[in-house]
Amino acid sequence: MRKLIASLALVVVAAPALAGNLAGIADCNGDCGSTVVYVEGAPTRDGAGTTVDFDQKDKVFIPHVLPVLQGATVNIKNGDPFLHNVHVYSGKETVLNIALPFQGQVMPQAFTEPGRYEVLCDAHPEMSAFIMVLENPFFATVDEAGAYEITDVPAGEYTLVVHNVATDQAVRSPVVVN
Ligand SMILES: [Cu+2]
Repeated sequence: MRKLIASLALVVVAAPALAGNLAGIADCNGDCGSTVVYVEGAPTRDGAGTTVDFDQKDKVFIPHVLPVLQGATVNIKNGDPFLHNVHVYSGKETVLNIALPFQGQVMPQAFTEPGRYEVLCDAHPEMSAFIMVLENPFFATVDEAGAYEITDVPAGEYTLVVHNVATDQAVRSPVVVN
C-alpha cells in the first residue's frame, strides 16, 4: 500500500510538467507578415501585468500584426514628429480612438477582450495594422518562410490555427501535444 501511495504522488507531481513544443512551417499563402499561429483550447491565462510595444514610425505601425495575451497592456507609441491617431475597430465598431500628437508619446492600453482588432490612423489612410488578442500564451508570429515555434504547451489535444489576421482567413487542424 505504501508503494501505491508513493507512485500516485509521483504522478501528481509529474503531471503539470508535461508540455511540448509545436514547431512547423505554416502555409501563409504568400503573406507571412500577416500570419499568426495559435493553439485553441489550451489552458487560458491572464496577461495582466505584461506589456508589449506598438510603435508608429515613418507612417507605419510596427509590428503590422501584433498577437497579445488577453489582459496585456499594449504601449501605443508615436515615434514620429507629427500627429497620429490610433483608431481601433472590432468589426465596424470603434473600441478605441486616441490621438497622439507628440513624438515619443506613449499611451498604455489594456486589451482584455479576445478577438481580432483592426487598427487605422485617420490622419494617414495608408496606415493599417491588426491586433489579435488571444486567450492563452501559446501563439507565435511566423518568419518569411512561415516557420513558427510555440513552446511549453501543456500536454493535450487542441486545435492549431493558422490565421491571416489581415484577411481574417483561418485554417484549423487538430494537434496533439505530448
Ligand atoms: Cu498616422
